Amino acid sequence: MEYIDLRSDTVTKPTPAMREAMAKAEVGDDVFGDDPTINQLQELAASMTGKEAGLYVPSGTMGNLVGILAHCGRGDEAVLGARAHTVLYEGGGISYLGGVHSRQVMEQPDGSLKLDDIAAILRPDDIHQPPTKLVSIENTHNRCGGTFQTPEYIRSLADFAHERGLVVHMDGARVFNAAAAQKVDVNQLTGPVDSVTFCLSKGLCAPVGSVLCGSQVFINRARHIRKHLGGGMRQAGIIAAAGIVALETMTKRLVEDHARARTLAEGLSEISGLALDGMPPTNMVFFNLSESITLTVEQIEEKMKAHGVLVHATGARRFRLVTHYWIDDAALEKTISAFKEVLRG
Ligand code: TLP
Repeated sequence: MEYIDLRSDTVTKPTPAMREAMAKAEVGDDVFGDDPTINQLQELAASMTGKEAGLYVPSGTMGNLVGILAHCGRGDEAVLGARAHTVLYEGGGISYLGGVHSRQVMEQPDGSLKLDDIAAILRPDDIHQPPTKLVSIENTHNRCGGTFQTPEYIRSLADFAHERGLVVHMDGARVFNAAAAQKVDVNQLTGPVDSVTFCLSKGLCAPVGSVLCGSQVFINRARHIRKHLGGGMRQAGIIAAAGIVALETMTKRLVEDHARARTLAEGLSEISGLALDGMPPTNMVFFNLSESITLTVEQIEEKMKAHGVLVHATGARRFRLVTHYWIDDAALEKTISAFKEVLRG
């Protein structure tokens, strides 16, 4: 059975154009820097994000880990949003593997970190306290509803941080969604920050990989850390080839996924018992189950699956549905009517 899969945009499979590029990719040993396809991807990613260099990594998780470890030493402190992916879903890798102390600030509803909140927790120069080195922001912000940060906010955060001797890392797993939603060039969002990692394997549909971008000095250090972590790959141009197609052809079309997320939200908001968060800013639709629904989220997942629709709960009474390239208008209609039937009992 071919399922309609709304559990995440990580479920996207490569397009036919990607598979063709993968089959034809020229490859070499990337640990020696010899893979022409990876080099091309890294250069393309760096030029799009307005950085000197890029580094291909196997996942978004490794992109954040390598990025933060390349900026911070053991015992240094990184300031992150309390609902950041790095805090919630990356296994505490920055502390486990890097000895980086994480300090959290509760995000504003739009996913931003308030500058006053950061200012309030900055450490004085005091041997009792870990030195604060870095601020990390997430754009788009997953757990804050797929919200995006504006170029103005990012510039003000970067100025604030730089004036205080801090660096800014961006978990831009979906930064191309943030750019598409605001109709701005992605470098307006990534230019002010010191490093950014973005995922090729989410809405951009490539099968594997993320690219970490920053200054050449930073990337040289990051390459070393990627090797420590066992993330130096060999003829990975085979998969990087799909990433080039992703960057060249898939970034602008993300607005279609955002429009479909709004259509889905509108349809679901008419179903009694579903309390939508509001209109989705990008490709994520979040809603809670109201008390009138007696089914558990697990039961709903199971019943939706029987209707051919895969959905994923993110809490005891909460769902997140994510639109992507493989979700068309017919899939939305089918999803909305399946929810109606399942919740009718
Ligand atoms: N997010 C996944 C799950 O892990 C929750 C998803 O389905 O959304 N940063 C952000 C903002 C992310 O949303 C994710 C993945 C990552 C980093 C990690 O990327 P991967 O899965 O490639 O390690």
